[in-house]
Amino acid sequence: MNKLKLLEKKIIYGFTPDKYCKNCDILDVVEKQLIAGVDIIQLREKQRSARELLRLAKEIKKLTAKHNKIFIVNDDVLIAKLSDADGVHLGQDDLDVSIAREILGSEKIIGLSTHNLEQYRAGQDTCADYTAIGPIFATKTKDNPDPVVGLEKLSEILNYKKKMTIAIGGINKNNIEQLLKYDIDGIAIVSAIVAAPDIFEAAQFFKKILKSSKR
Ligand code: TZP
Ligand code: MG
Repeated sequence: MNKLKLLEKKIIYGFTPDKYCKNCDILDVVEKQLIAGVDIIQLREKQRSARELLRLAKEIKKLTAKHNKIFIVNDDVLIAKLSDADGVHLGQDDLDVSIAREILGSEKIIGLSTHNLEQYRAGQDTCADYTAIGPIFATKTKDNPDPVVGLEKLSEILNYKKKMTIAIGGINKNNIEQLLKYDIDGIAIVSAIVAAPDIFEAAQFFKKILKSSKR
């Protein structure tokens, strides 16, 4: 059984700071989120070399293990394998989830990004452990983002849900309450946490809202 199954009902999924890191200490940004109660950290650093990514991945793995939290590597199955991460998150153009499963084995977590109804439906019948759906709202974090899904479409998409589903994209303090009315299992947030003036306070804010969410 992988670690995802042990999590509370609605989870909060955080990230490394990527382009929001202006001379910051990445491990400090990660640890603040872990202390605030973020359940999963994804290593998502689009500009770094494989060598740097592996070094960072090994450090983040130690930190997440210390806090008993989950560590996921974005895009790269090899870095996930070599750092003994808890899993990998794959996009529509990355290696197929079945190949990642062959490489990582049954105990590791595999996540799949989906951006519309068609991709989401197809994702439900793969061996991924969870699917992400988004961008739900407009985002400045991703280069060339797919069209915004929006809440109306999200509601239709969730009719096809078979797996744990994480909402992503443009989630912030102003729209979180509205989003939590839908049948999602968690929220993934980059900029509203890592670019906030106080990272710990921002992560804690979202964690508290999730805990008090009725749905
Ligand atoms: N996939 C869909 S939207 C997105 C990713 C990685 C970026 C989310 O970042 P933010 O800052 O929470 O909008
Ligand atoms: Mg990707």
